[in-house]
Amino acid sequence: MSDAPLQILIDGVFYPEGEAKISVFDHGLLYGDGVFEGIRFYHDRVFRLEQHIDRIFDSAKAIHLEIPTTRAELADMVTATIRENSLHDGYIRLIVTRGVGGLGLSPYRCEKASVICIASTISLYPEEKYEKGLILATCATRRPTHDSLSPAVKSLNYLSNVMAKVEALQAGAEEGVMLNAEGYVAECTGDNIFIVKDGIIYTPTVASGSLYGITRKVVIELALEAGFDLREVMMSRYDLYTADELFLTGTAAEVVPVAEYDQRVIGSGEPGPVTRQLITAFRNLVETTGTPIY
Ligand code: PXG
Repeated sequence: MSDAPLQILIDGVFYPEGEAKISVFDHGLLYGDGVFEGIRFYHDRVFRLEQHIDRIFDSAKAIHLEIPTTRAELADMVTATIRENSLHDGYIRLIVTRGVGGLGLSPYRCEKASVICIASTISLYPEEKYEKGLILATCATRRPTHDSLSPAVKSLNYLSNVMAKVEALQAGAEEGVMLNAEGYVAECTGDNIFIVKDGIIYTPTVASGSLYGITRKVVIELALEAGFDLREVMMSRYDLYTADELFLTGTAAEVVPVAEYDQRVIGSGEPGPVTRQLITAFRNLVETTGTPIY
């Protein structure tokens, strides 16, 4: 990457990063009223772009937010932002805010949603984490219940995840496991969870309170293609403690093994064979598929 300032797309216009600003009356800032996506691109191709576009439209629909573009236009904004910055590998943050309105909760006073696209590089876990595995701890902060804000909405309201991350870091861990209100395992603060037990792969059902993770879906497809038995179930901390293997999936983390959870060593304490196989399959896939940018 060059030292030139990043060019940020806001409502169809590129601004150098120092000048890329939104109003203090945007309800995205005032109320966390908006939705977002984190997207990766590898070797001039955007990974699973269509699924990310679909998910942001679904998140927006769920919160009654009208995205002021078509799906195709939004996808084009993503690739155009990468081109504008001459990037080849990196990370996209796509944001749709409710837009400018008055002080007052009602979204009906916001005339038009704003669309922001940031293309940047990403700071990844060091390769060592993929060799040794992460340390996890259970967080006190629970996932929202389906009768409050749906946990499937990728909204700008990430405070419970932020608090959960703080709790995990304060406990000396690198990531935190978030439970739902009933105490079942939902997901990590920005990743989905999988275990392997007696050769079978399990992941919490989305109804447990997790996001419809795009990496989760890819890994499910890869596991099924490789002939594994994979089950979406309600899962407790016990299931994680006693797993043979435990790994996380997410756009930022990709597929990353876990070595320790709540001071329990997971399996042998080293990334297991199934996790390694899926890391390799995932890396092959991101190198060979995706929406062309140039
Ligand atoms: N759960 C939550 C709560 C997330 O926010 C995932 C699971 C994994 O989903 P995907 O679709 O990425 O496989 C996420 C995704 C960041 C960052 O900046 C966060 C995510 C993705 C990319 C970057 O911390 N969260």
